[in-house]
Amino acid sequence: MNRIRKIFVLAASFLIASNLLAQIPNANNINIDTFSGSRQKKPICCESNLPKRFGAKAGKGINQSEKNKTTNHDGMVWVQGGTFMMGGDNNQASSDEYPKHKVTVSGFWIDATEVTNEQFAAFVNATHYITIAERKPDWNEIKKQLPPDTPKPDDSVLVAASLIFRQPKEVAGLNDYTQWWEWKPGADWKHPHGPNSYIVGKEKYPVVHIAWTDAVAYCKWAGKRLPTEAEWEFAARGGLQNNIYPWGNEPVNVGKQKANYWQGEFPTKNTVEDGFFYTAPVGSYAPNGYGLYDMAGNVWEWTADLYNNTYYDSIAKPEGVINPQGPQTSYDPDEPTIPKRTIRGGSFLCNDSYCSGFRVARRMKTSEDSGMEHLGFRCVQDK
Ligand SMILES: [Ca+2]
Ligand SMILES: [Ca+2]
Repeated sequence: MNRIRKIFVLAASFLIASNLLAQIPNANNINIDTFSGSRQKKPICCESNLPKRFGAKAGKGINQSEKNKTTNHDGMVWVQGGTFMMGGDNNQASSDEYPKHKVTVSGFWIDATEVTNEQFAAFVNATHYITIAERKPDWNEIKKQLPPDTPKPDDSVLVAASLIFRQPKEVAGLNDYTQWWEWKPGADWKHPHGPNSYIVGKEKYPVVHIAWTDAVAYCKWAGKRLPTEAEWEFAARGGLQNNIYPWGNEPVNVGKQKANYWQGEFPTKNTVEDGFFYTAPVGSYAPNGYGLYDMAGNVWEWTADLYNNTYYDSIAKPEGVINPQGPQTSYDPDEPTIPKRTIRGGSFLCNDSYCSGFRVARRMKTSEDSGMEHLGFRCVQDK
C-alpha cells in the first residue's frame, strides 16, 4: 500500500470524498507544465461527499487593517431579490434536494465570475495569507476526528498537500475514488497540479485548492462574504422558474457548449468537446440570465451554509422562508462526525450521466479545511 493510499485510507475513515473526486480530470493527457501558469450508476461526484483534507488548522484571520479599502462593485452583478422554489427540478435530484420549497431572498451583488488566480494573488500579496493546502497538517487536530486507535501516519505523509485529479487509464469500478484522486504534496493554489505546475498565464482561471476558511478570509478582505446556499441557487437560476440548468432545460450535451464539464466516460475518457480538460478561464461560456458565468461547471463553489441533509425539511412551509442562512448544525449521514459546508455548481469533472453537478439545485458538501483541484468560490455583497 503506497503512501497516497495510506492517506486515503486514513482520510476515508472520517473524510471521504467521493463526489468532488469523481469530477476530476485526466492528468495523463495534460501537459502540466503548460498549466503553469457508488458507486453503481449514481453520480459519484454528487452522490456523496467531496474528499476532504484532513487536518490543517483553520486559517488565520484577517486584520481589519488588512482589509481591502477599495471595495466596490467592479466585476459584480446586482441580483434583484425575489421569491422562488428552491430544490430539485428533475429525476436526477437527490433526496437532500427535497422538499422543493418556497424561498425569498433580498437583493445582493454577486461576482459575475468565479474568483480568479489574479484576484486571489492580490489578496495574498496584501495580507500574506497562507492557505490551508500550504500548511502542514496537524496530527493533533486530525486525530480528534478519528477513532481512538487510529495510528499516526508516517511523517512523510503529514506534509502540505492537496488533492489533485489524476486520470486513470482504467478503473475497477467507481467506488474507489483513490483511483483518480491523489494526495499531492506541493499542490496548492499556485501549483494546481502539483509542485511542477504553475499559474503563470492562468491569471483569469479560477483559483482552486481553496478551503472554506480560505474563501471566507478572501471575502472578508474584499469587503464581501460568501453567498448563502439560497442566494447561490437563486442567482444560478438566472430568473428562470423551475428550470434544471442556468440556461434552461436543454440538456448540457445538446447544442453549443454551455459549460466546462466532462464529456465522455468518467474518469477514463474525456473527449474535451468543450475545449478544456481541467479548468477554463472564467467566462468562457455564455452567462445566465443575470449575467453570471460558470454557475454550471468549471469549479465547484463554496457557500456560507453548513450542510445538513434534512435542512430543506426543516424550513419548508407554505408561506415560504425569507433569507435562510443554513442549518445551525451540520449533518451528513455519510460522515456524521464531520462538519461540512455546502458547495454548488459542479466542476470540470462532472458529466450528465455520472454527476450532473451543474444542475442549479444540486447540493454537494465537504469539510471546511478541504481544498481540491476543482473547488473554488465567488463572493456576494450587500448593498
Ligand atoms: Ca471540460
Ligand atoms: Ca462554477
